[in-house]
Amino acid sequence: MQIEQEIFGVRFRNPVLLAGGTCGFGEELNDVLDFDRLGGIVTKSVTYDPRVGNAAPRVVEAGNAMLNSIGLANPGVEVVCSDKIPWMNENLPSLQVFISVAGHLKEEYCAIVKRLEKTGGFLGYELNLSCPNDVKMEGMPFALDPESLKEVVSSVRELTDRPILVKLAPNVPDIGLVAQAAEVNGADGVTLINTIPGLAIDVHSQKAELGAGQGGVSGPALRAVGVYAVHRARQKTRIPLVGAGGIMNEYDAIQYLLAGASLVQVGTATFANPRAAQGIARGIVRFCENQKIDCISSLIGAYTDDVEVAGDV
Ligand code: RRO
Repeated sequence: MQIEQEIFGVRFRNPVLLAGGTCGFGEELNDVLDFDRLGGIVTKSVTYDPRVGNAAPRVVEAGNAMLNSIGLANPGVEVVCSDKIPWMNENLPSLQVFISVAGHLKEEYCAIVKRLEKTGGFLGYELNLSCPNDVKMEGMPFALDPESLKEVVSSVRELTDRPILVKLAPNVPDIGLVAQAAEVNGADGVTLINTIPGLAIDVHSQKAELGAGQGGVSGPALRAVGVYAVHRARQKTRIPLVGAGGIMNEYDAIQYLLAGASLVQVGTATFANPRAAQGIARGIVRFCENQKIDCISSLIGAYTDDVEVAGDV
C-alpha cells in the first residue's frame, strides 16, 4: 500500500501532520510520540515578539468539543530561530516542518518571514490568518476578508520560495472564495479549518469558563464543518488542501481525504491521547489494505457531489 506522497516537491511519509498550536515545537511530545511515524508538523504560531498569552483557564471541555483561548502564547521569532528550529533539526530530522506565522499587521508577517528566511532549516510556512483569540487584533482575522488576506499572502509571497500554506477560518459565507483568493495571491496550499468562535458559561458563577471569555471550538463538533470546507475549497481551487478539524481516528481522516485533502492535521485528539496521530496514520494504512486500495492518491478527492437538490424538477 502506497501511503507516501510527493507534494510541494518533497516526500511526505504519510498524510498525517500535527496541527499548529497543538504540539508546540515538538519538544513536549518527543518522549511519548514516535515522530518518525508522522508526515510532518506545524508549529505553534510564531509572532515577532514573545507573547505570554491569555488568562487561565485557557482550555475547557464544551460538550463534544474543546474550547481554547491560548492567545498566541509563543517565545517570539528570535527564540524560534535560535532555539526551536535547531532543536527540531537535531531531534526531528526526518519530519516535514511548517512554521506557523501570525501577527497583527501585514508588516508583522513580513518581518517574521524575513527573519525565518535567514535561519532556514524547515520546509515552509503556514500563514495563520484565522486565529479567533487575538484580543489585540483591532479588526477581524485576515481570513474573514479576502481583500485583507490578499495583502498578507501576496506580500509574503515576494519574500520566499518556500511552500506557503494559508490557514482559513470556517466562519465565512463561502470558504471556497477565500481559498480561491489564497491561491490567486500565491499560496501553494490551503489549510482548512481553524477553530470557530464559541463561548461556554459557568451557570453558577455566570462567568465565562475560559479566562479570556470566548474561545475557539475544536474537536468532533467541528469535523463536518471542516470536511465541507475542504469539499467547497476543492471545487474552487487546484492547489493541495490540508484538512483539519475534529480528526479523532482514521475514518475521520479519510473523510477529509475523500473530500479533497492531500494531507490532514491532527490537533484536539492529541490532548486526549498524545499518540493519536501515529495511530491515525497506521489506521489509514489498515483501512486501505482492508479495502484493497493500493495507493492513497486514489482516495483523494474521490467524493463527488452528485446528489440532486430536492425541489429541483
Ligand atoms: O493561540 C490561540 O489561542 C489560538 C490560535 Br493562534 C489559533 O489559530 N486557533 C485557536 O483556536 N487558538
